[in-house]
Amino acid sequence: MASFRELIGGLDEAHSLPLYQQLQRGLRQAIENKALRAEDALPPERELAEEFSVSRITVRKALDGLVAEGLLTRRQGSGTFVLGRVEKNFSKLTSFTEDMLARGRAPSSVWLRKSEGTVTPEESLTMGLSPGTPVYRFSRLRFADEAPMALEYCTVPAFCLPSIEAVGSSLYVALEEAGYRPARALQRLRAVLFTSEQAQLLGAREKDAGLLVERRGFSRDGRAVEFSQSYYRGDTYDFVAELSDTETRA
Ligand code: 16G
Repeated sequence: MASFRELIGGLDEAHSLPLYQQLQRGLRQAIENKALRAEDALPPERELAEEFSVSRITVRKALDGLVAEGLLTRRQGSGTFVLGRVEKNFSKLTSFTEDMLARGRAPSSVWLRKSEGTVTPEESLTMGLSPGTPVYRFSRLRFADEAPMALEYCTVPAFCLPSIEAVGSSLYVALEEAGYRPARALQRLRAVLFTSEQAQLLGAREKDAGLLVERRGFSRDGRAVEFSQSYYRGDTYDFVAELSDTETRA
């Protein structure tokens, strides 16, 4: 691989953009135009600092920015790597936690809200629940390593969980323990433009492209046990599905 200096060009002290932002922009462009590829390792901060004649703090700030953008990841003891886009299988009934662990990434969440109430008319229609049914609502910002990946709003009928506090880091673990993990689901995917609030939470910009996936999950006996809306950053997720012609031929 060419040296990073050759790849990105020098940094300009006289430029109005601070040095760390110039470095961040240069690395971002190298990732976007595939000069740097998924799983490529970056040299240690000390080497980058020497190469660009800047302080380690400048390099650290540039890398921190790219980690927050979801383009790089730091792995304990082994360094900083370029992240590929997350490929999510659209036809598997997995949870966010499982998806991230399967990719060797550490899932975490920040709780935005946990509340109890009764179904709204919209939820009552989508989930087929009678008006007045008690529900729990969970709003979370979901991270992989340090990067925000998704903003998630879930509604679960109260009969599916022993209490609202039963949900720790994974909703599906809590539902499974209670015997109500979805066994079947319907999903709908839609393109959205982030509002300024959503963009801020996800580390994106207002009107950036995102994906909204709605999932209605049903228990084995056909009862609706989940209605969730997940907003994913359009620049970090690919949805893939395997198709076969068996049904159309049958
Ligand atoms: C996924 C599901 C979501 C589910 C969540 C549970 C999609 C599109 N959505 O994000 O419906 O509520 O996982 O994740 O995959 P957890 O068990 O990690 O809380």
